[in-house]
Amino acid sequence: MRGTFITFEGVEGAGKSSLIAVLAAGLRAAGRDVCVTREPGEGTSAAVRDLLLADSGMRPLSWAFYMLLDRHEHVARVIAPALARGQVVLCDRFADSTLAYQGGGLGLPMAELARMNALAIGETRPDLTLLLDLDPEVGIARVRARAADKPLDRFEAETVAFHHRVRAAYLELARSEPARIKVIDASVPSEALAGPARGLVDAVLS
Ligand code: Z5A
Repeated sequence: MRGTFITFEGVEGAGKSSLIAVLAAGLRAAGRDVCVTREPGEGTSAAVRDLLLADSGMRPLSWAFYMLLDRHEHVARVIAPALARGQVVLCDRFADSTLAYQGGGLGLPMAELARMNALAIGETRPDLTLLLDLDPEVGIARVRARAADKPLDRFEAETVAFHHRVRAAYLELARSEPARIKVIDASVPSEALAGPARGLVDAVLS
């Protein structure tokens, strides 16, 4: 039986990684076989992730091609095999990130990006996407508080307006696909986030 594919989206610092860790532990404790993965990088290598996140002066379309290359390999090498084994796949960012960041944030045409995504992922589409919705200024402050001494990466260095466009694009995606994308208020404490998120996950697993 095919497993279940769940993706997590949101602006930087929304709490995706923290939530995935809690959900993975809870699901494993309940006897589920869980695969935790993330984008970018898992499809290719840490070096590609570093390249993508560095402020390398790459053009937005080049970024999109790299993200899609990584995603295509990620699906083929990690996600599809895990689903074929019947695992619950929890993936930190996926196709919607390209629409929100390269489309909403950087202004590349959404329809073209959606077609490129469709080519890259084929039939491996998420069963559920949890969109952790947060004011980007709050998210950036969280991330800076975590690593105040680290240099900003390519996306952290973007303007506040860029991050607001990303959030708006995500919310628009959620409006267009309400059956798949569930919006969760990520401004609440982590403990308050986990319960509603687990409820949505259990609903798709049942
Ligand atoms: N990107 C793209 O442009 N196009 C694409 O197609 C793809 C990606 C796939 C990946 O960066 C970047 O790539 C991303 C988009 C771009 N850049 N941005 N922005 P990344 O993986 O380094 O960044 P991220 O995905 O945004 O991860 P993150 O910054 O670690 O955020 P997070 O996973 O959502 O949050 P977290 O690590 O769970 O929590 C962040 C901090 O907040 C941490 O100190 C927590 O303890 C704290 N936290 C978490 N939850 C809470 C709550 N509820 N309250 C208070 N504090 C909290």
